[in-house]
Amino acid sequence: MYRLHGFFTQNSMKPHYVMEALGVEFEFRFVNLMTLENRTDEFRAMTPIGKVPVLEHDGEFLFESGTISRYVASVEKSPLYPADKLERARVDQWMTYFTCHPGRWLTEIYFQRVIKPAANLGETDEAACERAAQFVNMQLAPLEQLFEAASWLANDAFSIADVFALGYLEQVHAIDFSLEAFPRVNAWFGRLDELESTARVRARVRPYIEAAFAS
Ligand SMILES: N[C@@H](CCC(=O)N[C@@H](CS)C(=O)NCC(=O)O)C(=O)O
Repeated sequence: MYRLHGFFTQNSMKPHYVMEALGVEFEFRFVNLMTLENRTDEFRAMTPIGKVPVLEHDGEFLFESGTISRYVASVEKSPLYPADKLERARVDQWMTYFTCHPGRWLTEIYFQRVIKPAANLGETDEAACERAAQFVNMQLAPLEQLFEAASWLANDAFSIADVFALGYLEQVHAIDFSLEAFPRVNAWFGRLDELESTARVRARVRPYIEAAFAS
């Protein structure tokens, strides 16, 4: 039995989208970071770092969104995380690329524009946003080229890398980041948006988002 402990921001959304796309049965447990539920003894007993997401599986616990995504896909022997070593490495390479490059900078802008005001953490640093946006633009350019010949990130096949990346990419809406310069990236984003698994995850977290921003 899998249980995903998470919030509704990108680090939790990545494994959430992955697990839903894998078609595994799991329970989602919302951890409210805004009320510091991640600082309780109960939560700390699951993870030494006090951060979401955490995966609970048959009494064992794992943290780090990429690790959780790969672990569940491996346990399930899913074709969305191919067994062939080179194909699997290509999935890994795109997950790492998103984590270290465009995902990192989109998350910086999200922090500046959404989290800071919501959590009273001070003013948005416009210079930091501008610098981050320049990196995102530079780092989405290779994808625009990739999608000239491919529909998905790795091995020209839908994989956990695509839905993992979605967790980062969808932040463009909240931060008002235009993908106009990247029509093929935008089309790929559209394909991910239309997946039934994407809709199921969004419906599951929507009440928590509404409650968080209503108060
Ligand atoms: N590298 C980690 C990042 C996890 C992370 O930063 N989680 C944030 C939420 S997006 C968190 O739990 N923050 C609460 C805190 O640090 O107190 C992953 O990918 O899972």
